[in-house]
Amino acid sequence: MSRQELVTGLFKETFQADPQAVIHAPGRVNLIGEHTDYNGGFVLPAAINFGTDIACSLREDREVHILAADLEKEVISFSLDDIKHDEAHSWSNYVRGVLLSLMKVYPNIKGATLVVSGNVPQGAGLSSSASFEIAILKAFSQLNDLDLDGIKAALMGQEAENEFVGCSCGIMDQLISAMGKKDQAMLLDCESLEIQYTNVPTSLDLVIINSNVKRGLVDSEYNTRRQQCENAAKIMQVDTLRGADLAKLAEFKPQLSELEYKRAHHVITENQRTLDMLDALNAGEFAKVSELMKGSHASMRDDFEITTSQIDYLVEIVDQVIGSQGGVRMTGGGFGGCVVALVPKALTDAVKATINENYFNKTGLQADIFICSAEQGAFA
Ligand code: GAF
Repeated sequence: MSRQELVTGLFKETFQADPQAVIHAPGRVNLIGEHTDYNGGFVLPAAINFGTDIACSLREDREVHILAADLEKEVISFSLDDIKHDEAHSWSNYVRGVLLSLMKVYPNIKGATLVVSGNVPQGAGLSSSASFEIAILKAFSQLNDLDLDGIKAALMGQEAENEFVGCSCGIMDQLISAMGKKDQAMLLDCESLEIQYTNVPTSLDLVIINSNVKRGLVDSEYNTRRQQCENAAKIMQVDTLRGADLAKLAEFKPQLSELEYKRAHHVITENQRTLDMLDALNAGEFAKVSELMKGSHASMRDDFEITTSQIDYLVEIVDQVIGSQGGVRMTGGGFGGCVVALVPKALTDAVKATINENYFNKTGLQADIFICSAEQGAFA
């Protein structure tokens, strides 16, 4: 049974009616450009074939009735006129937060009845929450016949996370969930929000490996990194680190703390690697792709300090198999989560074998390996 059939069936069972619409929004994998989005920099993610599905119908009143089928049996209800935090059902704060943002632009929307289910591995750095936010926005937009576009929806999702949920994330995850394209990765300029698409090479498999390292202290470490970047930008007298280059960094080195210097060094070099990656993919230069992804991983490990020993090991053993024919690096916010690899199709079985033979023995953890595809965003 497909997930769309699953949410449709549950909707009928729970609300004794057919849903008016079934909505899908994807999760994402980031090929390169990590912790650059909130610094006004560049990112290169792709939407993936894991996501959130919602069966839904419009209501005539201002009530929201929602069942999160993967999490509980109870339908949660609230009014659009009285949106408050719900600590007991913290997942529902994503819904409440995006609806508050949506109503700043469309105050008179009607409520809805919804059943939600998703298959993005939670806490794995593949944007399960952004795909949930974008799916909710798409559902309310479609049911209320709003003229909401993907960029506005992404900004609303980010605002909800920043102001209602309490995570100071950037714009990447929501924007790729909204605007991803089938078989393509998306270069996003996070300052201007300009987009360029590039094909994911057909000769390479897009492989995601979940390290299953439990991500601890993610939000606090994430917010600390963001603060360190903002401090560095302030000291260098630029609005964001996008406005700094290596020459400026060298000039201000004496005024920066060691950590501020390292964080800024990561962001400045990662922006360049991300632009170079777009060129390398467009030109089919896989040795360059390999070098850039390797450089990105080392920078996240040494300068930004967001990898773990298990993730470093995974990257090392995959790299030994694919060499300069593809690339591998940690993806997402860090402190656990997933590794992304672009693997020549002929080597995918060897990559799987090396992980299965070595990773558990070394770390005591079982990795999950997904051969993924790049997919269409909810508003694209
Ligand atoms: C998380 C955030 F939500 C993104 O905005 C981005 O900063 C990413 O970490 C790191 O690149 O997914």
